[in-house]
Amino acid sequence: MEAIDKYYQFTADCTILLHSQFFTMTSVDSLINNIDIPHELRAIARKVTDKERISTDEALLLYELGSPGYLGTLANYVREEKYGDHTFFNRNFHIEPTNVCVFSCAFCAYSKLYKHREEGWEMSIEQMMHIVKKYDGVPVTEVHIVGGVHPKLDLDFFCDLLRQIKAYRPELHLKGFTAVELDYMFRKAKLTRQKGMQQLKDAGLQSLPGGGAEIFAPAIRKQICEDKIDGAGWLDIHRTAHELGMHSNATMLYGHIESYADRIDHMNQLRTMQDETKGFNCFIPLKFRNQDNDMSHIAESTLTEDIKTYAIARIFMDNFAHLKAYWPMLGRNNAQLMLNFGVDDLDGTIDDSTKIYSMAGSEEQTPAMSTEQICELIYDAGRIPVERDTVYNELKVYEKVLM
Ligand code: V47
Ligand code: SF4
Repeated sequence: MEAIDKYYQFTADCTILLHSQFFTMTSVDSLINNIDIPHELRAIARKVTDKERISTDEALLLYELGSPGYLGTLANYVREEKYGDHTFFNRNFHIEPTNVCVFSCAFCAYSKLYKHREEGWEMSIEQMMHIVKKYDGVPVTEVHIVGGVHPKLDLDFFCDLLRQIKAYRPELHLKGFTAVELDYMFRKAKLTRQKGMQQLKDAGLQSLPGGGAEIFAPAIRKQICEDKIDGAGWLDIHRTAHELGMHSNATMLYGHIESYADRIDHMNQLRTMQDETKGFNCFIPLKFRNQDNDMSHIAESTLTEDIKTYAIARIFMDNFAHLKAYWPMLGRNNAQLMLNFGVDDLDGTIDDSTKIYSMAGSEEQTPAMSTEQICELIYDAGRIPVERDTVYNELKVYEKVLM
C-alpha cells in the first residue's frame, strides 16, 4: 500500500514538476551556467549544444546523475533544434499473420508455441487481403506486417502476400517482418540474407520494423530470448536491408533484467551501425510490460525510468533523426508526456489488431486512435501534429483551428 501511495505521490509530483518549474526552466543555458548542477553534467550540456557527440561513459553518467528536469531540458533542446514543435504520426494499420511461434521469449505474452498451435491463429493470404480491403477509401499510407515465427509460413508465402497487396493498392508502403522472422525465413529457404532480402524487396517490401532487437548483450539475451537470432545477427539483417536501399527502425526492450550499461551498449551498437549505413529511420525504446508472461515477477519500470531512458536516447543517439514513443505500448498519456523528453514521433493512428502489447499488460484496451484523437493529444502537449509517410516525408501539417 505504501509503495502504491509513493507511486501516486511521485506521479503527482512529476505532473507538478512538469507544469511548473520544468516548463519555466526551459533554457539549456541554465544547465551550462547553473553552478548547482554537477560540473560533469554542465560539461555534457555544453557538448550537446556544441553538437558534439557524447561518449558511452557520459551516457552512463546521465543515468546516474541526471534528474528528469535536467534530462528533459537537454533532450527537448535536441528535439526542438531538429523539429521545433512539429510532432510526427502516420496513418497505418497492422496485419499479424500468426501468433504461432517456434521461439519462446520469456517476455512474450502473445505467442503460442508450435506444439500448441491450435490455441493460436494463422491467417491465409485471402484473410489478410480481406483486412487490406477493409481500408478501401481510408487514407492509410502504410501497412505494418509482423507476427510470430510459424514454420509453415515461408518466404514464398510472404512474397505472394506482398505481391498481392501491392497489386491491389500500389501506393501503400509495405513495412514488414522483424529480423527474427526474416532470419528464420531465409534459413528455411536456404538463401543468403542478401538473396532472401532481394526476393522480398522484389515482391514489394520497402522497410523493416525494429522488432526483435530486445537487448543485444549476450548474457541478458540468454535469459530472455535464448533461442532466437543474436544481436550481431539482428544488426546484420538490418545492414543487409540498408545495403539494398531499404530503411528500417530499431527498438530496445528496456526495464527488465538489463543494466544501464547494457542499455547504453545496445544504443551504442545501433549508433555505430547508423554511422556506416544511415539506414535507420527511428529509434523506439519499448518499455517491458509484465502481464501474462514468464517474467511477470519482474516489476515494470517507473515513470522516472521511462523519462530518463527516452531523454538519454535522444541525447546519445545523435545520428538517429527520430525518436518514437509507441503509444499502444506506453499508454497515450505517457507517450504524450514523452513529447517533452525528446520524442518527436507517436507512430500511427493504428487500427484493430495490435495484440502483442494489449496481451502483455499495456493499459490500452482499444489500441486504435483516430487522426483527430492523435492531433488532440499533440495539441494538448503544446505541439503541432504533422502527418508523415513511413520514411518521414511530411504529408500534412495540422495547424490548430482556434474557435
Ligand atoms: O521485439 C514483446 C516487444 C517487439 C513485450 O518499427 C514487448 O515501427 C514490451 O518492435 N513488453 C515487436 N515489449 C514490436 C515492435 C514494433 C512495434 C511498433 C512499431 C515498430 C516499428 C516496431 O515487441 C518485440 C519485443 O521487443 N515486446 N513482448 C512485452 N511484454
Ligand atoms: Fe516469437 Fe516474437 Fe514472441 Fe519471441 S517475441 S516468442 S520471436 S512472437
